[in-house]
Amino acid sequence: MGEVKLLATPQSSPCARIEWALKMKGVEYKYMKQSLLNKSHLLLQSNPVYKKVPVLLHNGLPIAESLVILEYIDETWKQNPLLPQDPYDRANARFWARFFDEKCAVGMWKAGVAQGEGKAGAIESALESLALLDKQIEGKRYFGGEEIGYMDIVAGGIPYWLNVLEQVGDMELMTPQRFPHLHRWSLNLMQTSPVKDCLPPRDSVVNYFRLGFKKARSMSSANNNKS
Ligand SMILES: N[C@@H](CCC(=O)N[C@@H](CS)C(=O)NCC(=O)O)C(=O)O
Repeated sequence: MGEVKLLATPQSSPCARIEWALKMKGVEYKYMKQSLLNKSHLLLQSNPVYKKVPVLLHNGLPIAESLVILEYIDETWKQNPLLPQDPYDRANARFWARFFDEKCAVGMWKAGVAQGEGKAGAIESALESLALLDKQIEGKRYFGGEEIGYMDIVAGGIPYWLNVLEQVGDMELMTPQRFPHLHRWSLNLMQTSPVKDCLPPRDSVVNYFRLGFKKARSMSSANNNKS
């Protein structure tokens, strides 16, 4: 198995993905909690390009970016496969994982941060992406079928983090009427190990988003003042 270390922040949903995957595989690891306000030398050295968590260190070798780390974990520890076995299904899972990060997660974040006249449009755009995701889970218990897998881990921030994002961002995106399939999946996932056993305290996520929103809003008003 070798030495496995995870550089992570408990309030980050990309970091939670890696914890869930390691737990599903039964891989023991050392959690090395990182401050994002005062980044450690180890984090900067391990992920010099993006300087972000999560980073997995396997026998001292760093792997960054949560989707890349998930694939590395799946290829290194073969038990309890995360990605589907069929190449077409694997390609599809990768497609939707990228869609989730590039459209859904970015859209939900922007909708939360937006204020004033831009807010309605940002919410609309996030809802469009979530509607596409809702269709993907129709008639299935999990994205991969009967068992929790790669795409459930990737989208696993929805049940917990989205609810906090809605509170802090003063909006409501996820309702059973709008997204019946995603809503049912969210309830299932929150009852499923390792997700249900490995979630940060809600208050800490509220504070994390408040700080993130403050930073994003001040950056956007600084950019507006420049132009
Ligand atoms: N695409 C990256 C995103 C990781 C990410 O956004 N990490 C955030 C915490 S949730 C971070 O480290 N932020 C620090 C910064 O932006 O300086 C992944 O999936 O790993």
